[in-house]
Amino acid sequence: MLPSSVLSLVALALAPVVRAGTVTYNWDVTWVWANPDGKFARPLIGINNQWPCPKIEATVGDTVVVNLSNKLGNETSGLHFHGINQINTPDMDGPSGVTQCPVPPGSSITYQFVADAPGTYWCTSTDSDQVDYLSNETILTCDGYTDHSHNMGQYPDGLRGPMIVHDPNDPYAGKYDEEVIMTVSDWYYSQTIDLVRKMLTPTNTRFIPPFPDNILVNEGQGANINFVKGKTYRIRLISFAAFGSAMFHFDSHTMQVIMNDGAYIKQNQAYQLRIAPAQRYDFLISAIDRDHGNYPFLFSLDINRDFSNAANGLQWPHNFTGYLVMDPKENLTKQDVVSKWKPDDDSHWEPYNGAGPLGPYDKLIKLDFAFCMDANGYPRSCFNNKTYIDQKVPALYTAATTGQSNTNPDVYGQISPFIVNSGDIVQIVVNNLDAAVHPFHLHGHHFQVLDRPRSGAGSWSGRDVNYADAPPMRDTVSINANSHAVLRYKADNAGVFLFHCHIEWHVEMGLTATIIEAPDKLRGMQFPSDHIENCKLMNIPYKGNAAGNTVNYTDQTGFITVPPTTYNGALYNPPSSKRSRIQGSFKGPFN
Ligand SMILES: *[C@@H]1O[C@H](CO)[C@@H](O)[C@H](O)[C@H]1NC(C)=O
Ligand SMILES: *[C@@H]1O[C@H](CO)[C@@H](O)[C@H](O)[C@H]1NC(C)=O
Ligand SMILES: *[C@@H]1O[C@H](CO)[C@@H](O)[C@H](O)[C@H]1NC(C)=O
Ligand SMILES: *[C@@H]1O[C@H](CO)[C@@H](O)[C@H](O)[C@H]1NC(C)=O
Ligand SMILES: *[C@@H]1O[C@H](CO)[C@@H](O)[C@H](O)[C@H]1NC(C)=O
Ligand SMILES: *[C@@H]1O[C@H](CO)[C@@H](O)[C@H](O)[C@H]1NC(C)=O
Ligand SMILES: *[C@@H]1O[C@H](CO)[C@@H](O)[C@H](O)[C@H]1NC(C)=O
Ligand SMILES: [Cu+2]
Repeated sequence: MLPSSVLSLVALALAPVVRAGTVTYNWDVTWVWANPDGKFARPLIGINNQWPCPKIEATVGDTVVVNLSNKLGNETSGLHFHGINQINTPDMDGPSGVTQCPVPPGSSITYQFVADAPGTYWCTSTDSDQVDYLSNETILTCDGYTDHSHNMGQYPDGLRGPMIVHDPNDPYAGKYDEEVIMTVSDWYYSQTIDLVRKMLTPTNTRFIPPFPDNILVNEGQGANINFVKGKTYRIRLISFAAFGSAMFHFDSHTMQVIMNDGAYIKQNQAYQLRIAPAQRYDFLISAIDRDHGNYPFLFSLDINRDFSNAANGLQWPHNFTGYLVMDPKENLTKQDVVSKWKPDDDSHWEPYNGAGPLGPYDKLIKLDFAFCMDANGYPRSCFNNKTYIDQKVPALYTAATTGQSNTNPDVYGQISPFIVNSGDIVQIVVNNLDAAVHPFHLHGHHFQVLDRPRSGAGSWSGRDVNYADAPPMRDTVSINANSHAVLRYKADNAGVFLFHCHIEWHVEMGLTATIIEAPDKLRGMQFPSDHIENCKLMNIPYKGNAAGNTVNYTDQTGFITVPPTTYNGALYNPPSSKRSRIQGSFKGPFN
């Protein structure tokens, strides 16, 4: 405890910092030549001619402004701020075709939102005290989303970066000395568009996704952490992966997990963890120092279908060994060998200020997920036998411009639309009919994970089972093979939010549902002129139903009902009148 005089001085000194401000980033999206693993150089999408991309840092309450200028020349772009719930700013969420039009080369878009605590909006339905059982401080990823005809991620091509929202009221303040950001990702030598084109062919009858060429930690191959005896480190770990999860551990150091997906939890000890694409973990590790050694830590890319631990090595195709460096004079040769990965359960941790299960639910969204073939025999993935097909008008713009009809799912086209009313307790049940684990992510909310049973548990029975007194909260949950999950949240954030598998390749196959939340509050919503300007530049209608019909909203003429057989991803195909806008800035290697 500090003496009170010191405390007040500290408070005075901090006062201007704590007051909410604005942090502004002016970012040009550019092609960059880089060789992240030291083995293969390729063009990557970076920011301001740099890769890795810079981080965003803000303090709770700050307004974040990102002015994104697309200087790619040949691809459209856009950004999604993963984990930011975009309360009151649903038009800043980023996915093209959902909350905006793609940004063509030569154009820009400004995102502006408050870095509010993702959790402060969550309270139990009976609690009027607004108990914060989530954090004010969170780690988010900033995914690149783009493309007008597919909701195509550019993050596997490099457009991703950490986003840290600092918390002046961190309940774990004082329990650690230093912070370290770590990222982990699978890595592909080929570009996303080429990979997806190879995947989406009728001969791919087994729905095989592209397999990664390597693993990256901190976007490279040299993530050592300087460890000082007696100090405790807060590691903020983010997965940027497109496909593979990663098992990890820190040799003999146990992790004290304090946060998952930007939600504080009661401190929990873990020895091994598995991080799925898009998940985040904050944990403390302390420098134990028995022999002044340098301790190896291991990240093992997990492309098992179902924790199979197969011995043939194929399931753990890429490993990364880094070091906790206590003695820089000592060499870094020790290896960290794990004979069997047994990660801690990632969906059982009690929130820091845990609240009881929400409920009973008002709205049930039941999603049977299976792979499926479309009418042309192309491999897709389906919710309830329907694959997601991008329509012409972004769904949020349809919700804003179709009046009373915006509560009719038929105006949105085949985007697996679900209407939920303001204030509803929403229960999402996913029945995973596939024999592999898939990580599912919701935009706009953290959800309670009421049930997430073991592999092989089969589909949901339709009944409540015994839920935890304070169910875990996340925004990305791994759903086991041939099993299911029961998720709940309160619809207190008007907007159009995606629920999707966070394996990028499955998104490309159509594994996305669209939640139209509180449509009555979206009617007549106005959008910033720079957002609309991008629609005009792209010749995309921004009013009316999915096909842009502004006279008869239930007239489905022009709806896209079969996915296109040619895949162009974010490739920019300018209308001929707009061709002069292309301003490619990329020069090949060494020029
Ligand atoms: C964003 O950046 C572009 C290109 O640099 C510029 O033309 C535009 O005025 C900027 N917008 C804002 C809101 O600063
Ligand atoms: C989050 O921040 C708000 C406002 O600064 C504060 O009242 C609240 O106690 C904080 N919550 C946590 C969990 O730190
Ligand atoms: C480096 O490590 C190896 C294996 O642990 C050990 O045999 C060797 O003596 C070390 N070299 C130095 C210079 O410390
Ligand atoms: C990666 O590490 C795991 C665990 O130690 C091991 O089972 C696997 O064989 C390794 N993979 C490769 C390619 O070395
Ligand atoms: C999906 O199709 C299968 C057979 O093709 C059928 O058995 C199943 O009931 C359908 N599911 C839904 C949710 O329509
Ligand atoms: C609107 O279109 C639907 C579907 O084509 C049609 O059934 C309906 O009669 C149309 N309504 C009007 C007022 O034209
Ligand atoms: C766009 O240009 C970059 C840099 O030359 C290239 O690597 C990439 O493949 C191009 N994208 C498309 C879709 O052609
Ligand atoms: Cu996301």
